[in-house]
Amino acid sequence: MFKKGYLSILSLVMGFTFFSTNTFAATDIVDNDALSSAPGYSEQKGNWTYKTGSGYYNDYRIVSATVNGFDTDYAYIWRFYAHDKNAAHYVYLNNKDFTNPRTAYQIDEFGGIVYINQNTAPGGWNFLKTHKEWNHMIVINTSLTTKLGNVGADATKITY
Ligand SMILES: [Ca+2]
Repeated sequence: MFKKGYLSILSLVMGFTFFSTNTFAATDIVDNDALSSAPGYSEQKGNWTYKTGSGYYNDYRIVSATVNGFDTDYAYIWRFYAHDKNAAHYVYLNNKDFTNPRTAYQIDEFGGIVYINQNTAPGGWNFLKTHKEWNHMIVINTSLTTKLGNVGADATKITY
């Protein structure tokens, strides 16, 4: 009886130790049109159409990559409040109307560009890149995005 209880406490301590040293313990999700309670905020440049009925939290933004001014005047930006993390960056894609074949995602300020085919991306969280610097963000860079189909903006997340 005593031994059994002792072992349970030992397992519990080992469990806590495991979780506290897990480097990917936190997840911050910032959606399009993020709520004020989100662990970051989202911004848009240009006229992205707001739609519901699909997507993470049942909404998303979409724009044609061939719309006038797309290259120069459009962007979608997700910013995270977390700083200086070795963070894995992800974008959520699960929408048949997202058809752009080469969407350029800028990682943080200095993390470079990752290209995703929104048309063929698997439904759900798509990994972009792990990168560490003070400010964390994901930005759709329209200048580097191929001018075909529709570009969608839904949720993003970082884990660290
Ligand atoms: Ca959404």
